[in-house]
Amino acid sequence: MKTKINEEFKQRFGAEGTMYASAGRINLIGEHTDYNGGFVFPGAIDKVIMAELKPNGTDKVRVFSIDINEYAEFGLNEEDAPSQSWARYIFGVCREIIKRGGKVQGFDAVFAGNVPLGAGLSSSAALESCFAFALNDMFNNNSIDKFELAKIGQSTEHNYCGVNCGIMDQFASVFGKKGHLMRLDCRSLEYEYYPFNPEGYKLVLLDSKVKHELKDSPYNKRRQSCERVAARLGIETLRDATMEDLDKVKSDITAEDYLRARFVIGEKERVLAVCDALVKGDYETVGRKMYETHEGLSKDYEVSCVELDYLNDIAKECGVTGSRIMGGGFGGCTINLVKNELYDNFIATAKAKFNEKYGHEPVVIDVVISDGARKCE
Ligand code: GAF
Repeated sequence: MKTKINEEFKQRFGAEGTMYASAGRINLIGEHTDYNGGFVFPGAIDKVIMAELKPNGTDKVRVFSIDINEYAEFGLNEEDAPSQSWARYIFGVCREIIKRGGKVQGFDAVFAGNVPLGAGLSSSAALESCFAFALNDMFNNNSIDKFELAKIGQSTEHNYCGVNCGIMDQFASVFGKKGHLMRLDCRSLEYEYYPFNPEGYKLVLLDSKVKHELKDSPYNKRRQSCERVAARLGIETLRDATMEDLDKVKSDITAEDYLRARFVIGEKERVLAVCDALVKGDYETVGRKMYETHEGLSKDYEVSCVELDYLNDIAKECGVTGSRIMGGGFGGCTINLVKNELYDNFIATAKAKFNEKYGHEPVVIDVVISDGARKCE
C-alpha cells in the first residue's frame, strides 16, 4: 500500500511527502454506550488508512483517493466544503483544527486503505485520525493533544458528515496500542490499557456484507431516545441511571425509548463484568456477556438485521464462546471469540449455511490488535 501511494504521489505532485497511518477498530463490548457517558472496550486493528502529505505553499488542499479513484480540491474556508462525501472527512478535519485555533495550510495528499468499507470497522475514524495526526505533525508541531485529535474527528462526523457519534471510534484509532484493548470511561475520559492475548482463542470477524452506513441510518434516532430518557430522569446521560430509575419512569416514556434505555443500562454493567473477567482470564464469562449484548442490540436496541442474527445463531450452534454484532449496527460484522480447536469448523459452517440462505458467503476478517495513529518511517 505504501509503495502504491508513494508512486501515485510522485506522479501526481512530482515530489515526495511524509507518510502517516491510522487504524480501524474493533470493540470487544460496550456498544452505544459512548454517547451515553458509559464504558467502551475497543482496540485498534491491523487494517489502516495510510496517507502521504506535503505542504504545497498555496491555500488549497489537493487530494487523491486511490481506492475511490477520485481527485478533490478545496479551500480551507467554511464555504469551500467539497461535494464528494469522502473528501468532506478531510475538509472537516481541517476546519475543526482551524476552529480550535490550530494551523492548516494548503497541502497535497494521496491516500488508500485496507479497512473494509461499510463493515463497521470505522474506516471513517481511521481517515479522520490519519489526517488529524498528520496535520498536527505537519503544521502544529504536535501541539494538539491526543484527546483533542480524537475530538476533532468526532466533530467532523457531527458537523460535516451528519453522524452524531460518540468518541469511541476516534479514540481507538488515535490511542490504539499493539496487543492491548482499552477501557475508556466516556464520561471522565479516563482510560486503561488491557493486554489482550487470549491464549487458546481466536478473535474473528464475519462480515455479513449488509452495508453498514451510519449516515441516514437510525443511529441518530437511537441517540435521541437515550437523551429523552436521560432528560426525563433529570440526569445528563444514562450512565447515571439504574434499572430501578428507569422502571420508575416507565409509564412516562414510550415503549420504544424504554427498550433503548434498558439496553444501555444493561450494557454498562456488562462492560464492567467483562473487565473483571479479563483480569481473571475468564473468557467463558467474556463470551457469555458478548451473547447477552447481541441479544440486547437485536431485541431492545433494534440495530441488528436478520443476516447478523443468523450469524449469531450459527456461532451458538458451533459452540463459539462469544459472538455479537459489532459497532453501530444496521449491517456490518459479528465479532466472535472462538476456541482454536473450533475455529475451522465454525468458519466452514458459517460460510456454508450463510451462503445457502443468502446466496453469498460472509467475509472472514482476522484481526490483530495493533497501534493507532502514527507517522510511518
Ligand atoms: C459507531 C459510532 F461511531 C460510535 O461512536 C459508537 O456509538 C458505535 O457506533 C456504537 O457503539 O461506531
